[in-house]
Amino acid sequence: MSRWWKNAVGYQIYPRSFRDANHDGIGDLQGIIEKLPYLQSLGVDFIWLNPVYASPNVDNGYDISDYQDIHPDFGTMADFEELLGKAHAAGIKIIMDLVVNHTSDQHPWFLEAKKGKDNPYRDYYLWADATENKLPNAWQSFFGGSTWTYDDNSGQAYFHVFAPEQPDLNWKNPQVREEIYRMIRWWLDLGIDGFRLDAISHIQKEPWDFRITDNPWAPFMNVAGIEVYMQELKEIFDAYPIMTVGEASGVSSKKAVHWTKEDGYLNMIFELEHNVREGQPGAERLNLLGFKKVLSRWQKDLGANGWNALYVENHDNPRIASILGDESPKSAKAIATMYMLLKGTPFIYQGQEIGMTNFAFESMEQVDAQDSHNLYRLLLDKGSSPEEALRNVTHWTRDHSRTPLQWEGGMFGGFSELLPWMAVNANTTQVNIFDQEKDEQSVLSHYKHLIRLRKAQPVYAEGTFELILKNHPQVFAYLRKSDTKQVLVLTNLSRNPCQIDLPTRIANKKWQLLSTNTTDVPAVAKRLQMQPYDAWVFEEI
Ligand code: ISL
Ligand code: CA
Repeated sequence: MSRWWKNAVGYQIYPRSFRDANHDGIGDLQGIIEKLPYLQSLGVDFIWLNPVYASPNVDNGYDISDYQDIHPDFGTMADFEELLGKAHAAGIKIIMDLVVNHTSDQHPWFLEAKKGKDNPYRDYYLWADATENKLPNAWQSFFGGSTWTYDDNSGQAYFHVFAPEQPDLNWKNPQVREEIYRMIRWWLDLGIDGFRLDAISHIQKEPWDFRITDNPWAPFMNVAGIEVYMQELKEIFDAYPIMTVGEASGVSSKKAVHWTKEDGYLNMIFELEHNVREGQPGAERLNLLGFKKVLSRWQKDLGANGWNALYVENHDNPRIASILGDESPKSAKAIATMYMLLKGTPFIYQGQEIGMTNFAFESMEQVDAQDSHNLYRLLLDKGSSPEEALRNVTHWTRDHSRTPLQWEGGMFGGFSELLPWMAVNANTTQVNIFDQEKDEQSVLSHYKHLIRLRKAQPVYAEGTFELILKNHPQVFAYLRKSDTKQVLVLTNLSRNPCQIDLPTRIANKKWQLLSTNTTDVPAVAKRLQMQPYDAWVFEEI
């Protein structure tokens, strides 16, 4: 089967914040249709859409109440089919979010299950005896608070790794799997091009030992036995020419080969380890050495047999230009250079391609994310002042990435004509697509250039990866090598100048410049000076 995604570049769309075509303040499917030419000009091959299904929106669509319907905020099934057709006509594939670790508590299955212990849907979810004051155990959910919510009606509690409104499905129940598999085939038969599998490493919970408390997440983190379910999923996926990418926290880089090799469960997975922070709470940045160690370990461990999904931003994290860059276009370009040429399939998160920055939150009212609100309450309970709690929570909230995409300058950034569902960043005049499209030196132009570069030479998809200057605290540098080509990537990802000493075997070769974000680039030599956020790519001649 064709492995088209190896040479592809993806673009992640957070539909609520991408483009509001009908001006009700919420992004929608028609907005995506309208902007397909933009995505085409950027040069991406596929879009990953965050959930657009029917949902009460407790977790912005990650709480699904009907897997086979579109949320009215986004449009209708007809809009979706129009999008699919027009995207395909534009040469862009569409992959959908598949959220099957849990449903919404408003999903008909859960509404039935709640009716009582003998309801036929009861066993679709995970229940345990409890009282109002004594939950089955002390496991903590990812969003804060217990993993258990007490149900008065039955004297039992149900389990959820995320919010109480997101009850976990019981994958052990063959009927649950049947229903999910039927739904998956329904979407694939419609002609979509793949799935991003949400929180997939949490679906297996057996042996479900309530006494495990030392590592509180171990009982639902890539637990042995998950292979059975992953294999069943794989067999469905294999019948279609699609791509699959799993969000698989808890799957180590060593184990990830097994997941992503040629006949593995999925084509690739997102690691969730690279956000190594440093600094004081409320003022952290990425620790470059930590970040580099994680990324390069994944490059090395997945090696020739596994496959990486590359990303530095998504809808759950702050903007990379703010936490690793210094918010300058130059720094955004340097970060792009560093990760777009690694081995794997790069994903660009909307707004990243223009260097969008974090939002300066001034009150909790501007914050939407549930986990941030939970953390805020927790900090207040622990004695933080409201100001301190606000700073600590908003510093790294996922909401930074969810402000509307900045299409042009002005109050609503060309996203909508009506007040958007989430505040627009104040810097639309400095950072927007309209201006950057006309500027050859813009971050956007640099992304276009890197995408073209990547696609022009098989070395980026196929070549080996070798980290150099491994312990340099400011520089991320590596070699990509195939039988016929060798590429050297040098990036100073820090706010300070530095000096590097290249190994003689590299310095002695003849190199020519392929890409830069500065005007004066020295010839490759044993010792080089780098200014803050200099990023150079050379090829051997
Ligand atoms: O495992 C985790 C904690 O170590 C989490 O990272 C978890 O895998 C991740 O947060 C899941 O995120 C995804 O599912 C959530 C949703 O809120 C996120 O937006 C989504 O990316 C629940 O569906
Ligand atoms: Ca709208």
